[in-house]
Amino acid sequence: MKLTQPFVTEVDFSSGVLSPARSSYQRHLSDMPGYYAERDVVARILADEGDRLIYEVQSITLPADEGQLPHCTTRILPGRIGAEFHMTKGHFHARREQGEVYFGLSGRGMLLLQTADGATSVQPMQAGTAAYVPPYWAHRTVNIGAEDFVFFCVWTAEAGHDYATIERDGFRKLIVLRGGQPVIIDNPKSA
Ligand code: M6P
Ligand code: ZN
Repeated sequence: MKLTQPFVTEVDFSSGVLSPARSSYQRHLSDMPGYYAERDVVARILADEGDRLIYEVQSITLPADEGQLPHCTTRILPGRIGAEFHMTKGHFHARREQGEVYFGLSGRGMLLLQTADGATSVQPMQAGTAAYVPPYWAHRTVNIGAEDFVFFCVWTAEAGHDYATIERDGFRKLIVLRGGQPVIIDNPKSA
C-alpha cells in the first residue's frame, strides 16, 4: 500500500479557485452543443458570438484507488442558451452504486437528478446547502441566478464517470426561464 499524505486546500467561495492551484478544466459551449434543447440557438451563438465558457472545474486528483475521496469545485457561469440555463453535462457514475456530496459556496442553482428508470428530482442549492447525490442517480447542476454558481463536491475514486447515457438521452426535465422565473419543464425530447 502506498500511503497518501494528509494535506489541505484553501477554497475561495466566490470563485471556486483552489490554493495551491490544482488541475482544472473548462467546458465551453462547443464542448457540449448537443446537450441543450434549442440546437438552433446553440448554432447561432457559436456563429455570431463565438464560443462561450459555460463552466469550469478545479479538482484535487488522487490515486484511483478504492477509498480515496477526490474533491473539486465547480463554477457555472450565469447565462442561458435560449430559455435553458447554463448547466453541466451531467453523468451517471460508472459504478452506479457510488454516491456524491455537494456543498453550495455561492450563487443559486438547482441539482437535477434522475434514475435509469426515469424517476426525477430537482433540489435547490445556494451557499450553505449540502446536497446528497444518492447511489444510482445521474446528476447535473444548473445555474439559475445572475451570478456565478459555485459548489464543492466530494465523490469516491472508484465511482468513475459515465457520460454516454445522458449525452444520448438528456434529462427528462429542463430548467428554463418562463415569465421571469426559473421553471422545471418536461424535456420534449423525452416525451
Ligand atoms: C461536479 C462533480 C464532478 C463533475 C463536475 C462537472 O463537480 O460531479 O465529478 O465532473 O460536477 O460535471 P460533469 O462532469 O457532469 O460535466
Ligand atoms: Zn458524479
